Amino acid sequence: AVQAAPPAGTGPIVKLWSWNWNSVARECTDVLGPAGYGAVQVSPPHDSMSKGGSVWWDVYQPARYTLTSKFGDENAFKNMIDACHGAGVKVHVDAVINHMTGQGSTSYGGYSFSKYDYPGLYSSWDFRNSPSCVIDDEDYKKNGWRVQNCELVSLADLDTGSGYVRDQIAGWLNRLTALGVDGFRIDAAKHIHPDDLAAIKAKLTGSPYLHLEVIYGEGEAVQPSQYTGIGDVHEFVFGRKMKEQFTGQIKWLRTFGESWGLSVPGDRAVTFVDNHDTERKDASKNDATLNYKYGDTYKLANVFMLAWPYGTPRVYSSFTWTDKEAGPPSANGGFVTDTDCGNGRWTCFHRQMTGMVGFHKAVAGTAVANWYDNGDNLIAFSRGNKGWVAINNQSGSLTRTFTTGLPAGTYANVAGSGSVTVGSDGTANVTVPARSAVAVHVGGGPTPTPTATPSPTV
Ligand code: AAO
Repeated sequence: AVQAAPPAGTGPIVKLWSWNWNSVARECTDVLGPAGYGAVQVSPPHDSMSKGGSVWWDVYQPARYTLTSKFGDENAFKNMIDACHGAGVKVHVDAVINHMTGQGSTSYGGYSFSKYDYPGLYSSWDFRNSPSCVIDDEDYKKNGWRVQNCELVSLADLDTGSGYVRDQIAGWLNRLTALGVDGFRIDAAKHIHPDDLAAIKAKLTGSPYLHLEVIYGEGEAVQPSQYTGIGDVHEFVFGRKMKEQFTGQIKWLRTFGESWGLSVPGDRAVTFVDNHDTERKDASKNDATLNYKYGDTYKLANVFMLAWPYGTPRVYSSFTWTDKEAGPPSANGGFVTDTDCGNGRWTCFHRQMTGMVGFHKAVAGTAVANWYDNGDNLIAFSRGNKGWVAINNQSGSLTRTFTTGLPAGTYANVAGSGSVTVGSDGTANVTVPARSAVAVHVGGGPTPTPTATPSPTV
């Protein structure tokens, strides 16, 4: 059965990538819950190829299905889930189930494994076509079979057609569900045949929310639409369009939606300005996105994502970097250290979006109206009579009278500071500072003041 998309009014997802469990727990209590984020997506929690700490991508090479990762142990993991649930925030885990490692013989803490042999878990016959077939760039366009049967970047490809392998994978995910996990981001879902993924899903206990990493590429053999019957799918075209528009002219966003060549319908899409892969792409590549280094431009694109009705938005927040390979701040042989939002090593970007999280929830289910653009890089629109936003992506401020569609009153600017006063005709005179946004919504305080005494009902 197709899972139901998260109900309207559900808060956005925040991806606290490479954060350790203790820090996620604290953030749930202090920031995510109070802000209204619906769910936090955390990094892969399984035991990984190494805890050396020098690179970030080791955690995409599962070594065994135990909660002994560089982000913390099982106790810390469980405490995180409890803290998040206590704050009203669901927990989604990054599930790496397409493959195991690409390593030769490795040994640590009394555990030894090699690329096609994980004692007590998988042996060579549980892998596909080992060792000779590796997916190459041409395969994506020409050969869907190879995309789903050969090795992704030489990682040992699990034979997800096998009942035994499906049981091991489902068993691992079910253990996480038993600990309280609410959903899974399925890593490299494109490389698992939809029938195999559906068969694994059928073995899952509870009804975890699934969102699948199936990257859209033009003319490719494997397409996101082949997966929307299983779970929601990551909309990679969204981030590409955000980069194109916010480094160009945002007036065009007036018609933004599926007609723009998005790969997944809005009710099945998880949208994001960037993720941990795309933020690291060379800016010249067509799959590169904006990232935190773009500063205000990046922030405005995220404001748009949370204000415009398309998909389930996911805000991305992680560590700062110059070396694309470098791992998160760590100590003691690779254990990720607690997040400090003040030391410059973490973006803590999601904290800048807390007001827009409230906006997103307040305007759920309403349509875009009262569009305005200045023919260039300033846009404004309302969402029903619940919210109104102006996004100024140019280097000068702009002051004018906008039609907001809101009831008369004074509202706090949840995308910045100050407030907006709406008159009884629904208009407001607003200054939108350079490279910033003004967003107001009903319920966003200060309380709207009625301008006329309601007449008694006759
Ligand atoms: C590391 C080393 C490797 C070594 C390997 C094994 O870097 O050299 O061989 O270990 O020892 C991460 C890192 C990898 C790392 C891996 C394991 O990124 O470097 O390998 O951990 O430690 C494809 C997949 C997609 C995948 C993406 C990276 O479809 O699932 O490649 N993403 C996930 C994770 C990612 C992780 C893994 C999967 C593995 O998010 O962090 O890898 O668990 C086209 C296709 C895409 C394809 C890209 C690959 O896209 O459509 O499906 O993604 O190519 O670049 C333009 C581009 C075109 C692009 C297209 C659409 O046209 O030209 O390339 O747009 O986006």
